[in-house]
Amino acid sequence: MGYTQRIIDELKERYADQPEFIQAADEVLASIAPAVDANPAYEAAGLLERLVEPERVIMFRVPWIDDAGRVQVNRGYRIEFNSAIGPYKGGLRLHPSVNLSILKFLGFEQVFKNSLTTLPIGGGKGGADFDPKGKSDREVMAFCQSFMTELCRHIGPDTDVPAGDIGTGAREIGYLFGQYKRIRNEFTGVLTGKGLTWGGSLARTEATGYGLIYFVEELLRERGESLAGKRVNISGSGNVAIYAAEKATELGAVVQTMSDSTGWIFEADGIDLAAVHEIKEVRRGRLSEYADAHPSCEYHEGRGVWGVACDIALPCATQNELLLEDAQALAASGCAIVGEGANMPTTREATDFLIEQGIAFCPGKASNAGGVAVSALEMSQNSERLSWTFEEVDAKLKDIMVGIYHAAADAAAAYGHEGNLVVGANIAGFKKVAEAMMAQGVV
Ligand code: NDP
Ligand code: 2IT
Repeated sequence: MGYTQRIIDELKERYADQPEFIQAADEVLASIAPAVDANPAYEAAGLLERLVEPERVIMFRVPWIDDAGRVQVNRGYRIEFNSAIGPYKGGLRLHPSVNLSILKFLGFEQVFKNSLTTLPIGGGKGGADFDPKGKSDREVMAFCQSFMTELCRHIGPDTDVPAGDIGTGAREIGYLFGQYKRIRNEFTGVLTGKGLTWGGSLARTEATGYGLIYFVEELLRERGESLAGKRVNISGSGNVAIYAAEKATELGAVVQTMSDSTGWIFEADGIDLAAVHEIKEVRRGRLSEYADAHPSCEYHEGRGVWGVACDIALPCATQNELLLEDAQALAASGCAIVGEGANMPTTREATDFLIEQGIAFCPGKASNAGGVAVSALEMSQNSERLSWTFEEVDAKLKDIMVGIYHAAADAAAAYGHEGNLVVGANIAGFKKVAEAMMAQGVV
C-alpha cells in the first residue's frame, strides 16, 4: 500500500467520529498522492503524519449571562493547525453546529488555502457552538468578551490571527478586539476584519465574494467568455454571498437566486441587492421579508436554488449544501461552472460527478481565498501602520485570485489532470507547506 493511502486509512480509523475532517483530509491526500509519491523523503520525514495533526487544539468553556440573568455555557475552540509558512490564520465560526470535526476540517483546508494566496500565513480555525441569531447585542458582547478572555492567552499578531466566518461579522470582531486590548493592554493587529477607524483594511468586507468572482472571471476569460449576460445562482445571503452577487451583477451577470437557512428567493431579472443587504446585514432579518416587498420574486421554504436553470452556480452558505442530486440537476440544466464561495459546500460525490461531466469546478480553497488574502494584507498594513486605498487593495486581491487560478490550473496540467482544479489547488497549496516543513525539521 502507498504512503498516502496508509495515512488515509489510519485517519479514517482514528477519527471515525469526525466525518467532515475525514472528508476534507481524504480529498486532499488522495489528490496530492502523485506529488507525495514523487518524493520518498516525505515518508522518511513523517511529513503526512504531521500534516494531518493540528499543532495544537485548544478547547475551553465559555460562560456568559443572558438577558434573563441566567448563566449560559458554550464550548469554545481554536485549532492551530499548521504554522510552517506563517502565523496561524483563519476565521472564527459562531454557529450551533460547531464541533471539533467541523473546525478541524476548516483548519485543515485553511492550511492549503493560505499557502495558495502566496502570502506568509499558516492555517487555523476556531469558534464556538454559540448561536448569535436571536441574541441581543448585549448578549453577543457578553459571549464575545468571555470567549476572548480565554482565547487572548493563545493568540497574538505574530502567533495566531483570527477573523470572521459564519456568524462572526464586524460586530463580533469589534467586541472581541475590545476585550483583547483591554486584557493585554496592546493595540495590535491580532484580528482581521476590523473596523476602518481602528486598523481594518478597505475591501476586506467585500474580499471573499469579489475574489470568487475574479477567479471565475479569469476562468471565463481563458475560454474567451465573460460574465456578461450569464445567469448566476447563489446560495446563502451572508458576507460571501452578498459581495459575490454585487460583483457578478456589476460585471453584467444576472443573479437569480439567494437563500438563508429558512428558504430561498428566485428573481428571473436579477435580485435587488440593496434590499438583501438591508434585510440580512442591517436588520439581521430573514430572506422571506424580501419576498414581501418584491412581488416579482418567488419565495420557497427549504432548500432548492440548484433546481433553477443557470450558467454558473456559486454555493456560498455552508459545507455539504450541494449534493449529488443537485449536481445532476445543474448538469441537466446546462450549468457550465460551479464556483465554491463557502468551504467544502459540495459533497465528494457531487464534486466527482461535476468533474466527470466536464463542468468547470472551482474548489473553495482556491476560489474563496480572497477573504484570507485581504486579511493578510490587513496584517501588512497594521505592521507598517499605514492604510492602503480601496483601489490598491482591490487590485492586489484581483492579482492574487488570477495568480491562484493559474497556479492551480498549471499544477493540474503538470500532473496530468488538465482542467482539474481540485487536484491542481491541492498540489499547489501542498508543495509550499511541504517544503517549509521539510526545511524546519521534525517539529
Ligand atoms: P455569514 O454568517 O455571513 O452567512 C452565512 C449564510 O449561509 C447565511 O445566509 C446563512 O443563513 C447561511 N447558512 C449558514 N449555515 C447554514 C446552514 N447550516 N444551512 C443553510 N444555510 C446556512 O457567513 P459567511 O458568508 O462569512 O460564510 C459563508 C461560507 O463562506 C462559509 O462556508 C465560510 O466558511 C465561507 N468563507 C467565508 C469567508 C469570509 O471571509 N467570511 C472566507 C472564505 C470562506 P442564515 O442567515 O439563515 O443563518
Ligand atoms: O474561511 C476563510 O478563509 C475565512 N473565514 C477567512 C479567514 C481570515 O483569516 O480572513
